[in-house]
Amino acid sequence: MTAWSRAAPGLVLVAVVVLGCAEVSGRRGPPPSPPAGGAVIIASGIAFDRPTLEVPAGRAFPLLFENRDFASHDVAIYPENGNDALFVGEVFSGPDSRIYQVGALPAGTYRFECQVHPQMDGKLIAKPG
Ligand SMILES: [Cu+2]
Repeated sequence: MTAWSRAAPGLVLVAVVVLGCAEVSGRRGPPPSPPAGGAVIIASGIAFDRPTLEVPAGRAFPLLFENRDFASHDVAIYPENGNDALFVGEVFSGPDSRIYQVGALPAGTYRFECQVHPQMDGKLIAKPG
């Protein structure tokens, strides 16, 4: 048995560990395309990637939420000046993503927020058309 063949299993293990860590260190790159008729939002670094999220008014729509953090996040939707949630998305840790099915919102301005991190918030605008 050569020194190489004795070392190889160890090297393979190191490679698997290194690649595994790289994979769970969070996704990068451009945002995914929004689902047809819907919207997309990303959480990264305990922050949403945009201060304002536009969605269609008057009909249910899909909201693709990509969590690029290890931390758990979700997206919940509230009236602009109220705390009774109109929609609450599943909380999950990343990197992972979900497509939330959000019920119809009348045209107007709302607030979106992560339930785990209330400092993660923004303005949601439901636009007709
Ligand atoms: Cu969060």
